[in-house]
Amino acid sequence: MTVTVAGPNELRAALAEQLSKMYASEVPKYGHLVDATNRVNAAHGDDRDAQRLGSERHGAVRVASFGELEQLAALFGLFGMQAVGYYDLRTSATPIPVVSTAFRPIDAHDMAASPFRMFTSTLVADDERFFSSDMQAELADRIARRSLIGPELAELIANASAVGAIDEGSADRFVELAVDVFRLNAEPIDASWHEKLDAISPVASDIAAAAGTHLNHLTPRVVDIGALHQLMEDEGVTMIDRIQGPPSWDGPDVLLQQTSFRALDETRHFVNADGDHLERTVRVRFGEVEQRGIALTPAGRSKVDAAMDAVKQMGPLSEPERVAALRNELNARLDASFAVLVANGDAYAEYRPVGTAAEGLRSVDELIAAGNIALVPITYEDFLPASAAGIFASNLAHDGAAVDDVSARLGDAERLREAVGTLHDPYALYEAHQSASLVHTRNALGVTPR
Ligand code: OOG
Ligand code: NI
Repeated sequence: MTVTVAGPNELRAALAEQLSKMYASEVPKYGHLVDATNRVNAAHGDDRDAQRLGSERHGAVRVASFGELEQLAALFGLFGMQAVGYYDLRTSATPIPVVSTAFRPIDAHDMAASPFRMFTSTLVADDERFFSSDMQAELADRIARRSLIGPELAELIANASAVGAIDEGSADRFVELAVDVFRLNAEPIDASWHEKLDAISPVASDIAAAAGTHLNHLTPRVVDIGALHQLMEDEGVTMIDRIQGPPSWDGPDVLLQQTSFRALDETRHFVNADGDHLERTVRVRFGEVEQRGIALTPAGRSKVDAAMDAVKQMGPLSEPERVAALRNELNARLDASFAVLVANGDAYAEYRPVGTAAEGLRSVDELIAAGNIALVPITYEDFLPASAAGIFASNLAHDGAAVDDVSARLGDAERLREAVGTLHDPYALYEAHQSASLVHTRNALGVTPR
């Protein structure tokens, strides 16, 4: 008997679509954001990534332990999503007790087939800078009692992991059960436990007071984030006051810009020590939107980081002043031409062959000059720690307790790596994309390197 298998790209596309439907019903304003995004994108129909934009999303979820992260890694693996990058959000201006990674396709063709990723944060429940030893013990005990993956999904994952794929007959059910993992849990929340955690960190209470995880946000990609921000404000939605990340400057957009509408009040069911059921509002879920630019090398990235740092050193600035200062700093540090950025080793490019190379042309520079190699930008597919921290912080109902030591704990990177199996370095992925395209281009042009 042959079993037809459902490919990871199709499964991931189905997951993204179903999650989007679910989230629109849970958070109606998300529907408004997607609609406004589509209107802005339609006005830029000829954008180079236009075909990707309609379905492109990233989601964000938060889990309570490295064990739960391991469960999600197994689940996402079957959707063709692997862990890329490590972000320690405890080192930010408003320290958040989590470390994060993003599950995403690591191959450009797969990303193009279904551009969906999940920013996934893990509570570091034994970080003594946030949690007293009593709290650590209670967290460990409560977290050990929950499981994100029910028996039916666990069996599907186990079977599929053994053969390396989901059989087509189980695919619909598999996606349905995967979506349920991220559905808001209806179980009443222990009110006093929630209060205790909330006093330390509203992110900790969101994660560890509930019986399971839930989608925190789902983010569409827009071509003009400034226009989107304005459109949403014009339509009566309060946005956070800042667009995170490097703004547009004289050169091509770099890395990632993000903004969001503020977290909304949502009713949740609680139960107190006497067993009384109560309704309370929480404010944790928001709508985010992003604009993606080109991927930069470590050298290019450090220039952008230096520009951002320089502006931070300038002290308090109004928002327009801050953006103008950032533009100046970027213009001063980076060349505005994409080709020069690539030649300088600041940006990655995909090389593509054009026509037939004339006799004698050998070097890449000669072939580019002769028009036999075209340089196509590689999109930045990852996240930025400062923006992620800014997005977390600007949507908290309050900051939580003050924490003074905010240095990274290096052992936690190792624990995250163990939980996800393989943790990919984003730069290595862009580098591999670039060099494979160069090899392909040389072969296609029939040129051997000189
Ligand atoms: C994640 C916040 C960071 C991003 O896109 O950088 C983030 C969260 O709130 O769980 O979503
Ligand atoms: Ni996000």
